[in-house]
Amino acid sequence: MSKGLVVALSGGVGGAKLALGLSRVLPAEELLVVANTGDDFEHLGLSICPDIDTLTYVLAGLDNPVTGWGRRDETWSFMETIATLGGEDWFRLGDRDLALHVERTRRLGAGQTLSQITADICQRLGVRTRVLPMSDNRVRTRVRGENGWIDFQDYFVRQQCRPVVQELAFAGAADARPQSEVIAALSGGTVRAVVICPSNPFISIEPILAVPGMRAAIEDCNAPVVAVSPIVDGRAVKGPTAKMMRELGLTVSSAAVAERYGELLDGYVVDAADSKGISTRLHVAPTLMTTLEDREALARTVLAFADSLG
Ligand code: FO1
Repeated sequence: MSKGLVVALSGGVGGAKLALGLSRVLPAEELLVVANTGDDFEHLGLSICPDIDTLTYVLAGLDNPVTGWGRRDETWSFMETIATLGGEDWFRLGDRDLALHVERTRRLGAGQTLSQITADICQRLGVRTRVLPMSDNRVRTRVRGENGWIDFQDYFVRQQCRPVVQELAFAGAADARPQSEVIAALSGGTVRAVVICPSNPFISIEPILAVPGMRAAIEDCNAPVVAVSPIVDGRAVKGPTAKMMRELGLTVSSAAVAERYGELLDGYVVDAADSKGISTRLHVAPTLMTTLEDREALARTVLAFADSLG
């Protein structure tokens, strides 16, 4: 018998590891992954959705194990050629990956929603887990650095996270509608747990929570909300989380991340070295996911912990 639906909120690389673990320990119909789309942008005339694509490739077993984003067994003829022509080559689109952006852009132009396109691409790539964008409306993360506001990928990739972050904003969020199937799932009375994956809280999870109605639907779904800390032993596993926390005046700790999520959390999974100063109900477990077994083990741990809270 089904134990109910697990709704996982995820960004790209870090979150996708736990999403993969969850997909391997749950029947496909018992998992719904809500992807951040604040990192999305238009580049070279194409609609790029990095977190949706990372999730899709990871769940399809097509991800690039070296970069964490893009496809495995990639070739780079397009990038090499565009560089030769003096075009923009700061954001690296591999030849295989490029086909997805071209096709998504075509379908968006033809009037399909991002949700429809994502569902179809997932199906074609053999992903049985449901992956949905947080919204079909445009939301764009913006970063205020020392020289003013810039687009997220400009900050993250072009400037390699060098600007000192003073403020973040999610342009369009206030007018966005939450993805309707996500809201229907959350309000359907069958949610077993909401899992906040170990993604960057500021740029991966907060954009999802910034979509009007999303936070309330999670709070009202009557299921335990459990986050996995993206901090292991006082350090961010990957990406600019630690740098960003320092620049925003926070200490780099799992406790500070828990405080950021505040009342939303019913439970929090942290590594042994990070459990100090946290008032949320804790479960201490190894959270570093190196192998596939680590991903599955953490997924099982998170679910068992959530069930114990429910
Ligand atoms: N990240 C980089 O650091 N450099 C890149 O050139 C790059 C290209 C890229 C292409 C497609 C895609 O789906 C993701 C890509 N990413 C790249 C990753 C991405 O920008 C970030 O990891 C996320 O936006 C942060 O979650």
